[in-house]
Amino acid sequence: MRPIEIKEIFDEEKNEKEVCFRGWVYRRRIIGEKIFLVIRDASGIVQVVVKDPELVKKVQPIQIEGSLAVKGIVHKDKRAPGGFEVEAKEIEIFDYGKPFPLRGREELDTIQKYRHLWIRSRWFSAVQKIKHSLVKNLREWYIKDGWYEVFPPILVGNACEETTTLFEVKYFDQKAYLSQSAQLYLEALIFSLGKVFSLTPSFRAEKSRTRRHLHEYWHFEIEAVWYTLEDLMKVVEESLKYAISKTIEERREDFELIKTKNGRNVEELKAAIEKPWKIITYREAIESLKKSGLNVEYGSDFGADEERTLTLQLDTPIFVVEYPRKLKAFYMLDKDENVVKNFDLLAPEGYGEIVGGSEREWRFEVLERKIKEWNLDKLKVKIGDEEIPAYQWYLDLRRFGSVPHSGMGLGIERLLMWVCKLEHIRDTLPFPRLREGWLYP
Ligand code: NSS
Repeated sequence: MRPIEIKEIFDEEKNEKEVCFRGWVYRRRIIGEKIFLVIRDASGIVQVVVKDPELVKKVQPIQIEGSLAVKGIVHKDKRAPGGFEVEAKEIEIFDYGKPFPLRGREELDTIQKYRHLWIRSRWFSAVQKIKHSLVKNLREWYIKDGWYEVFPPILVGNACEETTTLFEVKYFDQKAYLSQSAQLYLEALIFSLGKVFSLTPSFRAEKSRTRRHLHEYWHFEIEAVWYTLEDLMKVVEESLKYAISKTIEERREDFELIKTKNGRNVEELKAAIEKPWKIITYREAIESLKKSGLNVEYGSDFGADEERTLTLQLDTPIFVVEYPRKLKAFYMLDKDENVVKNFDLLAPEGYGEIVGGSEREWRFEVLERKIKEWNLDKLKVKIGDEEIPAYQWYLDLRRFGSVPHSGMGLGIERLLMWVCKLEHIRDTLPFPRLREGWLYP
């Protein structure tokens, strides 16, 4: 008999029919002479009742997370989760298992030590399924809109963001870094492909230990020729609204599941999908923060506190545009002598930055000057016996047929954190890279 997935059992057509499925023991209870097992697989859970005395004896020693195959008859039963129960006729046990070290309400260090087992939890699986859909739907939007997916390197020779957050690695007898962003490479690809996107891991050796910083995260980045900041913000808003609303449709059950543990109620995301997203300037943001009593001045960078204050009362994301050039990277296009043509997209309810984007400095002379200003011209690489400036290739993009262009980077885990209303970014990933001990497993 062909084994089915557990979710397939919950179908009127299966009532009083024989089914076969496989899975792991999620819960077990002995009531009188019977054993009730709740079995889980990747698709869901089902209650199994074991009545036959021989089978009861066989099943009795199985532990939580023991693995087995069940053949039995489906009965409608209001008391069972999902309204159906399976009465076992045959059971094959693959592994009885050992007493499972996790019970459901562990301390953080236990979860860390047993992360590889903890990730089997239904709550975590639901979050991962939502992440799967979000990424799939984002990709889908860009592919439908004519963007090419490209595959930039992870081992790189240049910094894209602050040099202080670079992870250095040995590359034979050279120094290399783990990529902070694919941006510079995407910029090289637009001359032939026009509109490109990539999804890669990005690495940041940030000193700050917060609820929203990972040392390794998944970075969705886009870059397009001729795009203005306005074009870029339009694409960001449209693609995110599409990805979120389609994910809500596809993952209703998973949202229901996380809702029971203080997770997202999807009704709360409605405004984010339906209303237009506002644009405010950095200067306006500073004024509003001052009114809220924060000690900030024009020129201060926004950290978690500032972004939290700006977004706590909102129900949609907002674009904050025109940051002082001193706060932002060398590659951003100057709007005037003070500010750049950039945006940060801040998620509501205190979540803060999820996307950063800008028009790029595309004029050769200006970019060359900025690279000097940022002290990046001193960096050299060796090709054979020749030593050349590390950013020469990037400047070449402006030397040979430069064009105006724009791009952005979206932190998938930041997006997921807001969409699922998570308290900490670590639970957006099965094996998060954080400080102290979070390299295991
Ligand atoms: O540093 S960013 O603001 N911008 C860039 O890296 C650009 N080079 C991207 C581009 O234009 N192609 O990072 C972009 C996003 C940011 O908005 C966050 O959502 C996310 O990447 N990000 C992070 N997520 C998790 N953990 C950490 N440490 C982190 N740093 C940035």
